[in-house]
Amino acid sequence: MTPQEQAQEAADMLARLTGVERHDVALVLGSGWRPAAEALGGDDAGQTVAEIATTDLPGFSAAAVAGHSGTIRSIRSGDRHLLVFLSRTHYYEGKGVAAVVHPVRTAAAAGCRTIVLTNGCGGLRDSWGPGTPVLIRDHINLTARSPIEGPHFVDLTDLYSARLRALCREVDPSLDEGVYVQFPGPHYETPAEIEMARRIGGDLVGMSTALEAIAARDAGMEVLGISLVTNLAAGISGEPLDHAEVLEAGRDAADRMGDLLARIVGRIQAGS
Ligand code: 8IG
Repeated sequence: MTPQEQAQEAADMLARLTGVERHDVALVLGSGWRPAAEALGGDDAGQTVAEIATTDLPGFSAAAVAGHSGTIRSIRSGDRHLLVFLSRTHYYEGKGVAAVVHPVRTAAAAGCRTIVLTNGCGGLRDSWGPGTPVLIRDHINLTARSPIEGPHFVDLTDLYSARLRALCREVDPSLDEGVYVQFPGPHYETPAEIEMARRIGGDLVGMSTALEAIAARDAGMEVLGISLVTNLAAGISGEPLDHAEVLEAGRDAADRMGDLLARIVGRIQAGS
């Protein structure tokens, strides 16, 4: 079975369990974004139609990290259906790249034409304090892996949709943009690696998103990436990095991120 066929099986099960034939917009919530999910299912933005465990679908594995729950929510927002992944599988879990991008392919097979990939990350600019959202303009994939196998050459020139970024800035003109560097993790970077990331053009460092974005483009989806800077990258502040602080920065930023996501999703739907 091809990865796409496996994703179709998961999408068929998703339709059965949620009672929703097709979904329109997928969102993957990274570290620090989970509290923001409530804003999407709240009264203004939409209502939760169904909530299932990732492990109810074929090809998904259990969540591995505290603060990453293995839940998928189907939310109705106006006449559109959102598919919200409240966790992701990370490359560093060692389950392979196919497992990392299976949710993305499942979303595509479920009908989603647009995907919003969010993450928590380290920031390389002093002006981005913890809790600053930044639009991903482009990425540098330092995993040395691809979700695609075989001679299938996918164009990534405009991977992170300029149209969707412009729409985000209509919602919040203060949003900055940056280049996201995906490291394999799970360790954070050394200060020397952060200096390298800066010199090759990086602004944000994390352990996700790039591989998923590639798979999303391969599946024909329009991609929006938003990072939440939860810490200054290693060596910038002189302080050590701590996962608990990452989660705390997310909680503190939750209201703003929830509001931002809900408004962006509203605009994506209106415009597509
Ligand atoms: I949250 O500083 C978060 N995720 N690689 N580096 C990397 N991943 C991260 C970081 C960080 N902060």
